[in-house]
Amino acid sequence: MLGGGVGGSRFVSGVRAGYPDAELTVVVNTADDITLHGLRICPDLDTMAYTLGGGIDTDRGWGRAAETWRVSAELAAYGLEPAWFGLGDLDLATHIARTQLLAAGHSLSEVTRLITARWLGHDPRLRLLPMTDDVVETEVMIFDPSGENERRWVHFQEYWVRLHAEPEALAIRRTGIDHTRPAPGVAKAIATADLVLIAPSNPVVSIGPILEVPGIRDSLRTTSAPVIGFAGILGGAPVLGMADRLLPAIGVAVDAAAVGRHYGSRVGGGVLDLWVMDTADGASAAELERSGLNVAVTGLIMTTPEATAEFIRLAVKAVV
Ligand code: FO1
Repeated sequence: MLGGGVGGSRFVSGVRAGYPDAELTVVVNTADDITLHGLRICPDLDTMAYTLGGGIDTDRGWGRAAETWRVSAELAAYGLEPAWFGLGDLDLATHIARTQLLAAGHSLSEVTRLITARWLGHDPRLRLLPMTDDVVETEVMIFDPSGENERRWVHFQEYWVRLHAEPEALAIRRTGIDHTRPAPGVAKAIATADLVLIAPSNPVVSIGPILEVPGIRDSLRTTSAPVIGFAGILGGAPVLGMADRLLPAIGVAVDAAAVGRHYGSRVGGGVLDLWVMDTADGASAAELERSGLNVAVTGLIMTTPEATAEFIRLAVKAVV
């Protein structure tokens, strides 16, 4: 399974509910990662781990439950920037642990294995893999609202959290992506999978980077496993997050069929064997099918893990 943060971790809970005995590898986006206060922060890996391990704050969808904010208040008292990224006390321990282990020479994959062991309960059937061990960060080009309307690149997290995705996103870049390689185990997991699921995560900043790591798209195109993608856009709007603010920057309409075309059918040079859209977008299914992309239409709202499991099972039946 390929996925990102909040939407991706909800989807994983559904996969676990639907296939409790399956061996599950989750390839997680790392282009959201950022270094703040000298600490390496991996939001999507942490959100996945906390969700699977029961430590997530379910209201926010990120960070820890029962969190406190004393350290970040102290950092703000020292006037240390940035103060706009919420670093909870419990969450900080994860960032300190990761930074310490990286500094000791462990790869991000190793660090992820060590940190997630606590959250995944040493379950050998469940693995979180970063998409790459190499550093890559998504940046968004905006008109500088405070400057002389100059264009400037901001880190995705600044665009998302400090600017609330308000400024128009003019372009997206994933700094360093061309020099990245899939993390150990990623290519093999895709090649030997019985099934590959692409979560309804943000197509631009969560799934996009994973598909851009050199080699991953090829693995998806050559695996014998069916590759099924799920739309996170319903009726012209994202179910979660603000993908609508980013899709225009890559020239893709805020529309489930457009995202399906963007990922592409395997026969057409893309990665999908099946594209699953919500009934709200059923009208565009026939046209997509004519373009060579197999489509399934069903209810895609991830209200509970069981509901998510239901639509995943339905989609799997359509390809096997
Ligand atoms: N999202 C916010 O909207 N505000 C925050 O202050 C914030 C802090 C934060 C800290 C750790 C972490 O793992 C995630 C955090 N997020 C926050 C969410 C994060 O921006 C998104 O989860 C992903 O990067 C996009 O999916």
